[in-house]
Amino acid sequence: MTLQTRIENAAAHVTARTSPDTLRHDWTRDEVQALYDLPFNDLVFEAQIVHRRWFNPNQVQKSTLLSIKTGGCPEDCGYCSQSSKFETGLKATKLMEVERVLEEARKAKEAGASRYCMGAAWRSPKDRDMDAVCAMVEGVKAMGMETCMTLGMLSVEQTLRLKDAGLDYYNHNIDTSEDYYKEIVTTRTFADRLETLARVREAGINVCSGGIVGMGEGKDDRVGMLVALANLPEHPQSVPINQLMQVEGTMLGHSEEIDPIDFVRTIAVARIIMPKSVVRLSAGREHMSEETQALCFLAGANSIFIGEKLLTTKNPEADKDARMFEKLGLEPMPAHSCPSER
Ligand code: SAM
Ligand code: DTB
Ligand code: SF4
Repeated sequence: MTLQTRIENAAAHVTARTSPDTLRHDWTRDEVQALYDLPFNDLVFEAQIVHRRWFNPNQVQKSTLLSIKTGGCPEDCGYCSQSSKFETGLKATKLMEVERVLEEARKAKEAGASRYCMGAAWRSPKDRDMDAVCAMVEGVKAMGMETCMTLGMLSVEQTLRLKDAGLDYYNHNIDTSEDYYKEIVTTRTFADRLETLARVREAGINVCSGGIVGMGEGKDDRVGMLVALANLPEHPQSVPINQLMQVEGTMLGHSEEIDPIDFVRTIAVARIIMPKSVVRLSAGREHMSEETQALCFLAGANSIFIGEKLLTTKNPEADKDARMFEKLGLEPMPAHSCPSER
């Protein structure tokens, strides 16, 4: 068999199973489990074919995060440094001044970020905070970056205000499978998360939703999470896959770490079942080898956070990331080039 025939056969096999042109919302757990369990080389190859249908495989989007309101959160998310239910030594702060947020955003743009993500440790925003939050969106947008906010649960009115301010993306993670969710968070439900996601989607804001792995979940929970995301009425335009950043003092401060190959499998399956979404290699790069990160890009991840801090935990130094981009021949993805963006 010639190389050309082998490539054509492989492409036909992928198309028969997962056609990258059809966006499916009827994935079964069995189908997705079967993808997850493929021999690793077959899985990554399949993910690459889907990836190349919609994206330039050498472009990776760069986002920067800022915690605009840190700590003191009333929720009990078992992974989070910012929950008031845990003693993590984190100092709680008030909502940052708009001008300070814009100063930080300017620095992020200079450092090469095309998206600015602002996060607040709230169960949901107070209406009195909405003027400041909307001013942050408007200010960052005026710099030419994509804007993203993550503020907890939103009412319909708050969602519409964010849309009017020009917010591009809203991040709201389902975190894990519906079954495992109750083990991790008790102060809100999986259904509450879906309700906010529906409000965001219906307001016409791009959805950023994914989850965390390495929380002691089983592979069936990773599969359950990915099925739940892919079977939403629209695939989230951005799908962050976070590796748990273990924080001393939280419920999950000493949980069992995920095997890097399983992490890459999670990325590859996300890529295959949500072909037009940006898959984000989010938290956890600080503890990941360059080789694992390279495998993640090969498996279809095409977004990272840059900057030395995530919200409260560490992220790789800028020069380390610059060397990795250079070594792998990666280039930044320009703003607004996601094929599923609204
Ligand atoms: N309070 C809002 C909420 O929970 O929706 C927004 C901020 S919250 C910190 C944003 C997301 O960060 C969470 O949904 C979770 O998926 C992720 N996250 C939080 N702590 C993490 C950790 N230690 N490791 C990895 N991801 C984490
Ligand atoms: C997401 O999925 N990951 C980011 C962003 N959305 C808001 C947050 C990661 C937080 C990691 C833990 C911390 O720094 O506190
Ligand atoms: Fe609060 Fe969000 Fe942390 Fe949960 S993840 S404790 S809601 S800041």
